[in-house]
Amino acid sequence: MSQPGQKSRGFFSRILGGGSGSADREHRADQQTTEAGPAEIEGGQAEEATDGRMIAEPAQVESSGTGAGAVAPEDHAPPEAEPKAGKGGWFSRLTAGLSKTSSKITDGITGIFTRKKLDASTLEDFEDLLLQADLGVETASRITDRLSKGRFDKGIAPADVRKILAEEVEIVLAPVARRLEIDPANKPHVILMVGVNGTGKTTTIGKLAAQFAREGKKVMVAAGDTFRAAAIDQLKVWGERAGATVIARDVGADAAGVAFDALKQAKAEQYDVLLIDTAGRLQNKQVLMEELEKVVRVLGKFDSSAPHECVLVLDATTGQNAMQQVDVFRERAGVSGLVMTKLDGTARGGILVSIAARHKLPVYAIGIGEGVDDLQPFDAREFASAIASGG
Ligand SMILES: Nc1nc2c(ncn2[C@@H]2O[C@H](COP(=O)(O)OP(=O)(O)OP(=O)(O)O)[C@@H](O)[C@H]2O)c(=O)[nH]1
Ligand SMILES: [Mg+2]
Repeated sequence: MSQPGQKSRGFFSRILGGGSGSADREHRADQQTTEAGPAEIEGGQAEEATDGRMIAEPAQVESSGTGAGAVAPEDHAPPEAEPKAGKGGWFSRLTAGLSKTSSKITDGITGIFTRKKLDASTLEDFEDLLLQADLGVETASRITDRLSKGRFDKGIAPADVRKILAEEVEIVLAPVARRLEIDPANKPHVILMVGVNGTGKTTTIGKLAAQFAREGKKVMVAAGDTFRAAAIDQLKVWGERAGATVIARDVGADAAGVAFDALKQAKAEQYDVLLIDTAGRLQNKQVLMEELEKVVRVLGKFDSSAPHECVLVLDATTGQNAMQQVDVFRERAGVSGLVMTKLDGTARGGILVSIAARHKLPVYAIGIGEGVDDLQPFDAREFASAIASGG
């Protein structure tokens, strides 16, 4: 099992601003886990409930609350495998993570442009290729327009096409690549994680908690997904492994109440960061979106500046549906930034470019795997080069 303190300081630390290891240890010494009641472990197949949440069919039952012995449901457990941080730098991991998208694009470019002159038909094929990778109509046509200028009826090397692609993608992404800043004036800086079922909210909280704790920050995570016992347990495993304090209540508890209690305690104990998990909810389910609004309202009542961030977690494999999720969550929960996960699982990673072009919301991080170090800060140039690199 990986230990947060043992890993090398990664790119994330540099992006988010480092802290000292000794401060980290001091903070962790203060931290305790708040025990919840007995937790029933669920696992197995998920099914969509009529109210828009996913229900896991109980597969294993038996566990009592938190601690090292707590068993996480298999499909959601933090992976035990060593994170790949040591194997090459983060850029090679990013390139590997994005290889499904990049190899599709670059293989396509090679096929379209090798030994061919640039004409209407090659441009059309190229535009189709970009659309298949979900780069979006606007960006795809801008790239093809630029490509065609002064080159019509001439040959163009695939490497030059890739270079133009990288430059144009970077132009779209640069304005949205932002740091997830923790304002030290906020004690705690409250980050609410929202999104539809299974996008990676809990996992992302676990990864962020580990990153923040490594930087010496005093971190609390709150299990605001009170819908499933397995969800509470999953957060406990991630939180404890990260060295964060975990606030959890019983299944069925009011999510806004959990968020409120956590904020109260985090304020009293001067935490640096409070990460609040929420239940996955489909964006078209009215009641659940109202419940989320309540969480936001209740936090704001206690501290008018909270939540300081409402981060929408998007699953890259859901393609165009992710675009619609941004529309709705923005309106209902005041989304302030995005994290896109599972870019390693799709050849349509260009969806991030489409969303950036349309919504212009900050993108704080991207997920390229299940391990604790597989969440990377979002860097426009690196992402663009990785996409155009061919994997
Ligand atoms: N390959 C890959 N898998 C990921 C990534 N991020 C999360 N996952 C996996 O996606 C699955 C769902 O992640 P969760 O964090 O449980 O998602 P969630 O949004 O909290 O889900 P609900 O609470 O059910 O709404 C887990 O198996 C994670 O390991 C990623 O970047 N890449
Ligand atoms: Mg979850």
